[in-house]
Amino acid sequence: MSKPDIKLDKEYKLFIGGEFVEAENGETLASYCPADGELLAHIAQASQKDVDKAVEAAWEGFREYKKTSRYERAAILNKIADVIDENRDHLAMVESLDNGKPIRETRAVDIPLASEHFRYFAGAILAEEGSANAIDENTLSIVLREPLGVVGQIIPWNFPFLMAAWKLSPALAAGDAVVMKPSSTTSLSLMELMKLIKDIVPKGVINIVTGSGSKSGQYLLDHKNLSKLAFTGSTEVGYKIADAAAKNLIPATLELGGKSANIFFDDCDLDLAIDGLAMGILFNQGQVCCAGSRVFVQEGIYDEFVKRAVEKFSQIKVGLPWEEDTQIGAQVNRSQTEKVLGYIDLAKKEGAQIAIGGEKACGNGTEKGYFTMPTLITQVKNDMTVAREEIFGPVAVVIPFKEEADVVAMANDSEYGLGGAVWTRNINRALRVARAIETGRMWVNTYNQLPAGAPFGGYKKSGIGRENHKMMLDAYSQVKNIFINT
Ligand code: TAP
Repeated sequence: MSKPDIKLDKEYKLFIGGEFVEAENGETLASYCPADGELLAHIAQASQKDVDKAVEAAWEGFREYKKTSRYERAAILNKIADVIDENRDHLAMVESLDNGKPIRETRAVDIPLASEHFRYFAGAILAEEGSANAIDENTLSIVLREPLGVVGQIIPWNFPFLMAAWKLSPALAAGDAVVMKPSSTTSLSLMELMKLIKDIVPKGVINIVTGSGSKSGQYLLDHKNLSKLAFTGSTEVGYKIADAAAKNLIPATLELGGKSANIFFDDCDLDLAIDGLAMGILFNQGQVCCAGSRVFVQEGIYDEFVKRAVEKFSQIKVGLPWEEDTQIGAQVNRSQTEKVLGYIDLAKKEGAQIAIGGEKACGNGTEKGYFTMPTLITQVKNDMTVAREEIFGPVAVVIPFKEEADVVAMANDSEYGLGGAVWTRNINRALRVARAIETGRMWVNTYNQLPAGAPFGGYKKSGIGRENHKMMLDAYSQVKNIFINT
């Protein structure tokens, strides 16, 4: 299939105070398709002044928006969800071209899950209940939640559209205004969404400042007049966010990296398990914060598991993102691909073996882009670099284990704690292991489902806070207690 000719702007402006505006100094950055290197569009590079303007516009927007009833806010969220659903195919293709994700994933996962999040938080805000207590015969204590004000939100490139939805939906539901900075690598789907919802969202409630992390991002996180920071991205940048929040004495929620354990016991259903291995590490080219990248396999099934995993990986179609049968698309850019291949080289140097993959993909039209073969690395020890650091590619390392206690200890021997799974037919073991692993999310006999309504976030260095759940409304609001002497 030839590359679809979809309608994109040549240049995307900033979105401030309900209008698309040029960056004050006219600076732009180019956005390329990682599957063939073609220029897709330019995005504006927000300056310090632009970020200041966006924060001001957000405060102005907030002053009106905080007066809206929760019914009005729920209606806005539901309208955004409707617009996303109506434009699903277009948004999915923009995301696939800009990020390299296969169209079957963007159409079935990224875009519909985004609208699901807006609908979920529309429902959640309507279901919120306040509380009042009689302290004594004459005194009532009323507990109210009020919005925080203006939130600075910074999101990554691996799920550009979905991460925007994860951040915008609770903030808007709670009554806050936002200034959001998407990744400069993948800003197009969000800018396309802003074109579609410009007249649905009250002026100033959503402001988008595109541009690089080191400039636009840094200006935003250092801004003195924000009420909160919300960040998804690497643990490295997470430290900077926490620092900036501490300096300005504001709260920060952080969704960071991971090195999740995918644990397979001898008694698991092997067919299901091999699918779960692939789902855990190949989804989104492995560029998933909770990817099942450390694969622990019990000794009794180890040889058979590796043999079947190699068979499975050899059948995966790596190809152009816009083709319907592509299962693995392009990595997001050259530096990410080089990083992944660098880790594979390091694994070899550290004494591990490449059971399959380990190189750039070629064939199926992938020559011009950044494609990596699905890769399985065996003979890995838990203290090797490839078992400790986040690779963020379609690369799983396999580590054998003997006993339940051994695998729990190895799985927990990590600075991260974001996702993970256990595969077994023994329900007691499944629950024991799920409870013993130090992580924010454990799947049992499945992997990588991320529906709205299920709290998601990290233990340890994987973050602070939980997204996707109504508890996020607390993180986007503050408590007012009114005491009445009746
Ligand atoms: P980062 O390099 O941390 O970038 C994330 C965002 O921060 C981007 O918008 C980036 O902008 C911006 N940024 C970079 N430096 C900044 C600075 N000094 N000040 C302010 N903003 C700055 O992460 P990434 O490479 O995009 O994403 C991959 C990482 O995110 C992985 O570690 C992954 O595990 C993690 N992640 C976690 C989750 C959850 S839910 N825990 C979900 C997705 C991804 P530019 O891109 O324009 O430089």
